[in-house]
Amino acid sequence: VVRTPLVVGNWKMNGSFERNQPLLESLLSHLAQKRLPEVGVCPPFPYLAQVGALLAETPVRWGAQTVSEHRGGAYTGQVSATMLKDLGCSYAIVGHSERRQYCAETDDAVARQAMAVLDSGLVPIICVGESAAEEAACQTLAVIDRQLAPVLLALAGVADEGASVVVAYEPVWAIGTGKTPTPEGVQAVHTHIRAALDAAGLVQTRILYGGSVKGSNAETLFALPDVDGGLIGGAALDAQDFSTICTAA
Ligand code: G2H
Repeated sequence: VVRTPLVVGNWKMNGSFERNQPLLESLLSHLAQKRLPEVGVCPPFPYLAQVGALLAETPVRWGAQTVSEHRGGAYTGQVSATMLKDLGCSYAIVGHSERRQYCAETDDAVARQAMAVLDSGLVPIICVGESAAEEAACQTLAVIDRQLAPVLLALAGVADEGASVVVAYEPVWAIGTGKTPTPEGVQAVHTHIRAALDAAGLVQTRILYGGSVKGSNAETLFALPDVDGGLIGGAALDAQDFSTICTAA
């Protein structure tokens, strides 16, 4: 099975009209003439139109950091997957640990978001991962199984869409902390997720690693057999570092 490597930058709540343009222009110049994997960036909602205009006609795609599970109607403040499609998005991240933690998103809600994204023809990037306490209690695989269960159930009827779904493993204790698991630790979790996806017929689904990926560790992480790319936070705000990560995938 051939899976195209994917590197996605998650800008989190960073950026401004003034800063986005030079960041993307610098990124595009760093990426020019390079052999690239699939690359995307996910800015905050207010910048999707600007980023889309700057990246149109380039190999770099764009997406959102979250999405409503609802299709439309009386949901003040929410943004639907079809609106993201209108904005030219290719992806929507769902279930990032910061959403689970600060916005009380549940495993079931994340699965519904993923299906709303898929129904609109976009690719959901579904984040899973254990907290520091869960890791210390050796609960990592159990937590990931619990987080993935409603997603796999919802996807049961659409396994042929496996290529249109991405899973990102992000150990919460590695996010923005500069700590990364050992390569063996990452591979063990990815192997576990790979087996669960394959058993569900989702052989084309890519599994990204996220959590303190930098230009200096990307190559080692991406060389692991069940790592199909990365979801990049802090380092995605630095054009040179992000381009190094992209070319490592
Ligand atoms: C994990 C990651 C991006 P960082 O949240 O999703 O962030 O690379 O800053 O750890």
